[in-house]
Amino acid sequence: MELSQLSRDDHDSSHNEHSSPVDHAPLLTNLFTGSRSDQKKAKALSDAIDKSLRADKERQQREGGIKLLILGPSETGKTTVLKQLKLLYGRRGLDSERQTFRRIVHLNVMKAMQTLVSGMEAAHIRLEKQENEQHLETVLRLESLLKRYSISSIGFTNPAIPRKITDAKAETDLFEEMVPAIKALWADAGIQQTYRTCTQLSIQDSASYFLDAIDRLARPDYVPSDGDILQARVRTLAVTEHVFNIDNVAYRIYDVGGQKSLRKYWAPYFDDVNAIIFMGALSAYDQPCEDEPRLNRLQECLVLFNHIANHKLFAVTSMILFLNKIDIFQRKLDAGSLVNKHFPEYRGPNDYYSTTVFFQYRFLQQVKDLNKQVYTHFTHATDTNQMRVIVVAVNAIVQRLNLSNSGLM
Ligand SMILES: Nc1nc2c(ncn2[C@@H]2O[C@H](COP(=O)(O)OP(=O)(O)OP(=O)(O)O)[C@@H](O)[C@H]2O)c(=O)[nH]1
Ligand SMILES: [Mg+2]
Repeated sequence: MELSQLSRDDHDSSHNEHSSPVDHAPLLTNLFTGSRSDQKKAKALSDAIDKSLRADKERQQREGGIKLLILGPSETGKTTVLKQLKLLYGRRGLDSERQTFRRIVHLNVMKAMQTLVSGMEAAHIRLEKQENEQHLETVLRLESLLKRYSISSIGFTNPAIPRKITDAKAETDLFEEMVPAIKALWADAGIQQTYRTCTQLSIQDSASYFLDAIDRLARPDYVPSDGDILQARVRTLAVTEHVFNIDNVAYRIYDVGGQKSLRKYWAPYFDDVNAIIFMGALSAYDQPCEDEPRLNRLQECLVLFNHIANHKLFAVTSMILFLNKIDIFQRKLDAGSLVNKHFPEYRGPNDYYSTTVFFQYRFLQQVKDLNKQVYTHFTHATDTNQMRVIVVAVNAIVQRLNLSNSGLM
């Protein structure tokens, strides 16, 4: 099986039956050739048939489900939105994934500290406490060790993807061995300075969430909470399909891998798409692209959005834009980071309201068809309460647009 092949995660699925349309044409032809009263009856019947056809079409659409793609660059929060949908609408929430995520959380913590230590050395920042020097060596060993446990190799919804992680005991031992060093280093002012000032480091957004909670994560009986799973980071490699019933509407939702090298696998899913959620991370305005460090991440995201929003196959597809990671974006502004330094064309004040309006405008500017509506939401995808409200709003808009596109409204 190829990477591009669909991995169907059907634990939320319900069976959808498709009804075929009935052919009423011969009946209508006969009736319209009759007398005036026949014509009256024909009109009534025709109206009734139209109504029934509309109902057929509507039911077919409902039962066939709305095909929705979640697209966007890597690390913008696509899989996080999907996890929220599982929590809010899945029958078993995230329960079936808890054990897998225990390992992922441990690997995330080790990777975060290894990145911080390498970043500290590269930036020539010194440790606050000399006794922590011994821990540097321990953590630096992780660079080669973690390659064996590459998180990007996990396709936890796709058994076809080979897992590098095969030895849970070895991972647990490694994590236990690292805990004292990670704890001591995280408490050191040198590492804290690196975390605060080295914004170009590609450190995962959930680093401080997990590092602050290391005692809890290190308990032998640790089971990841929903919050931990939402914060955990696993690169998506294969396209996965998930079926949800959202307020009596069946959705087939596709989550894709956002890395540049994986985007060629998106195209086979572009037919008959009813809606797209395009995700961009606002917090990426000061970050370089992972696979092309000369490029600004948000600029690259705008280019990708341009490609998707103007794609001929999406001419009548409902387009929903999630400008995500507003919590991190806000934190960066509060810390004095200037948008204008990375987007020199921006001349407004550096406050949340003005800068988010600017970025929304930059996205909407990409859409060539002036009649195409793009519905924007500023999102915090790890916040279940915010996502609950947003999913309801998205469902309402997708249904409305879907009915109006099919001529039923
Ligand atoms: N603080 C914060 N973290 C977020 C938010 N949305 C997502 N994250 C975190 O960002 C990281 C990346 O999110 P993913 O959902 O894995 O990103 P993705 O778009 O699926 O990435 P690929 O699979 O590589 O395409 C995870 O650690 C999430 O917990 C957000 O709004 N705020
Ligand atoms: Mg993903």
